[in-house]
Amino acid sequence: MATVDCVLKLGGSALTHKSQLETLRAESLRGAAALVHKLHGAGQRRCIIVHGAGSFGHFQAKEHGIASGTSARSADDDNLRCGLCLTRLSVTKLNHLVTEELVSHGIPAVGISPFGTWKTSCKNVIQTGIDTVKDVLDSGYVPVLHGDCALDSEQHCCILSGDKIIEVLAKKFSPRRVVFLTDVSGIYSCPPDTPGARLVDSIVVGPDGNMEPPVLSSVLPHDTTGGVSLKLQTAVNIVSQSHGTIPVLICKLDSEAAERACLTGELKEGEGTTFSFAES
Ligand code: ATP
Ligand code: IP8
Repeated sequence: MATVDCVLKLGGSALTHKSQLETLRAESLRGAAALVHKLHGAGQRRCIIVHGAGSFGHFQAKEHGIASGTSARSADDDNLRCGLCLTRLSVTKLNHLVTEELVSHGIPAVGISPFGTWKTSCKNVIQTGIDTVKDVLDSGYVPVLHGDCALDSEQHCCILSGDKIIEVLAKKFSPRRVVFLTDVSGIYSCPPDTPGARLVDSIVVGPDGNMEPPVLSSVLPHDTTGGVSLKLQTAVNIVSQSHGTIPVLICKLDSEAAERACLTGELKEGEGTTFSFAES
């Protein structure tokens, strides 16, 4: 199988104002599309893009309890189905906006919704839409997936985060690198708005999955997928499962570092966070 150059997560925190319902950061989205255009121009044509929900989806999912599905209510609940539909309308709206911006920058981008093909059991992925992603890539298009609702065999539905999707994509495609672009410069020693928070340049993942140095994190009340702690877990899992052969980098969307991370897989000191595997 031809190599995938980059799996790129466009964070919902960077693409939207995450605390204001369905509010796009139009300038950041343009920046993201310009970045993908540069990657394409530099020969990185086999990229998979996944974006998060930000303020499109998390509010509706929280209000209707989509993440816990029927585990917290009756299996025959029409409100749950209605909430799932509203959540999907919101995330697919953002997917349309992201894909539209990419296409207007000349990228052959195609939006792909995970709902219906990706399935879970107790929130664990048991079926993926990988074949579709591969076909789309092999035909010369740039797949644009997104965090979505999923049908769940045990609890009717759940929320499938873009971060979780990326973990599966990394395992199946073994890309040259995985890059997460967010609204802050990388991973901090504690929440970035906390006094004394320091950007962590490098996180070493031990054989048992522990991180050195450890970090403290916080999450917004309406975030239904755990915020940055899920991203950390995803990064740890990718690095552990690939024994460090897939570098994971986290940096700010609106930055020069983002381009360097995607093109070279490297970041200078103070530009972001790089995950590596501890050799035993
Ligand atoms: P989405 O899930 O909507 O796609 P995202 O992937 O862009 O969002 P979040 O899950 O919202 O990103 O995580 C980024 C946010 O996490 C930042 O806005 C930051 O304020 C917050 N955060 C909390 N603790 C930390 C930490 N220790 N290091 C970095 N960011 C942190
Ligand atoms: O923002 C969440 O995806 P994420 C998807 O990538 C929904 O965690 C539907 C809220």
